[in-house]
Amino acid sequence: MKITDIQVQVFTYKSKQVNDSEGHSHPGPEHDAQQALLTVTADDGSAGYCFGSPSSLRQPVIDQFVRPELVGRDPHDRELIWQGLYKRQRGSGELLSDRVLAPVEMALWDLAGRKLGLPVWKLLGGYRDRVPAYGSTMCGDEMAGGLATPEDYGRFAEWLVNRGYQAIKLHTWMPPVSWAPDPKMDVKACAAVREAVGPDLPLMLDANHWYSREDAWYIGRELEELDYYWYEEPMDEHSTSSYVWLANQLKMPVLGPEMAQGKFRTRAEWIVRGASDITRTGVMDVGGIGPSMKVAHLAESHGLACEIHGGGSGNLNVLGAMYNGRWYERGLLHPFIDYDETPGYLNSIIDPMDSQGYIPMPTRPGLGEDINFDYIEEHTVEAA
Ligand code: LLH
Ligand code: MG
Repeated sequence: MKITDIQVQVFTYKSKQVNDSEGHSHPGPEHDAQQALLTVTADDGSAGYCFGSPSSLRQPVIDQFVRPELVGRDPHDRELIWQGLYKRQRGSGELLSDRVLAPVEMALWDLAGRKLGLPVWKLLGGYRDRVPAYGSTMCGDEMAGGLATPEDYGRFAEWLVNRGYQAIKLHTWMPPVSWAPDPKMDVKACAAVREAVGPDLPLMLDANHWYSREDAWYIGRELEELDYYWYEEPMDEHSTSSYVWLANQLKMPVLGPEMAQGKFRTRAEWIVRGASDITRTGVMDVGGIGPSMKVAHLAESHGLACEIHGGGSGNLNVLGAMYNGRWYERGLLHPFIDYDETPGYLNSIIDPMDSQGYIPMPTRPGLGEDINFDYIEEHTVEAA
């Protein structure tokens, strides 16, 4: 069996989310947004699919760096293909980013699952058939009744608990919010949420990612008083020493790295140096499902938990096949956004949540996406 083709299809769909100047998503007016579908096909007619960002999944990038590595190869040789793509990254002038590598690798998993009639988490070696979700808020904003004040966070937390979430993570205010960042405001929002949900619900904070050591330490001490469960990315993650320092100051668990480049190798360095207490991976951060499993197993070998960054089919399948991650990150959530609404290009969402706060593992073969191929055909546009 051999790969014959790899194509990107860019299409429009209706979205009520916009990104600010630093890339944080917020509610906005309904507009046409773009999404890309990557398709890998093989000579026996089988195909695998993965969604990605049109700004990363550009056909010229696919043709120059991905096609030569894939076409003619057995699609089941994922490790061989991944290592080949990884080596091509260095000379690609950052065009072959991890955000290209990941969807390509996930499309190969999808192809294998669809061909064998099994969900990817079963192919990886199933561990669980459902996972609890934490509600992960959008970053704070300046919208009346949105996430503009500590009281807004408190009210929204009550709503999230009523919806069934078993844990909540706040993303607080970050630039370009006019007055952000403000460590004291972050602490106030965290206190308002603790007050709203009571003493027992696990709570986490993902703060402004560029605090100084002093500000990060101050917030961490306050979070310990509020009995928060983990503290995520309050400083630039490329300064491993800063995280070693912070983890040594605090009793509470520090989690990371999330955004630091370097895939599983960076996670290994953080573990060896004691830069965090809970490690982190996500399919889009480390180049796919295979490398995420490497991080999970690396952490497990050191007796550490590994929590997964972000939702979506790839991360859900990873959670279905690993032992040492507790939560699915469901979001990002906001009082003005209906997260359960199905976008036009799907027939159903990948992560429906029951009233107890659990997400079932996908049962469809492959990644489990319920793709509306007719919608995508009808809304296909020329890539920009
Ligand atoms: O900065 C943001 O918009 C969020 O932190 C975002 O990256 C989110 O994906 C995250 O960090 N989740 O854990
Ligand atoms: Mg985060």
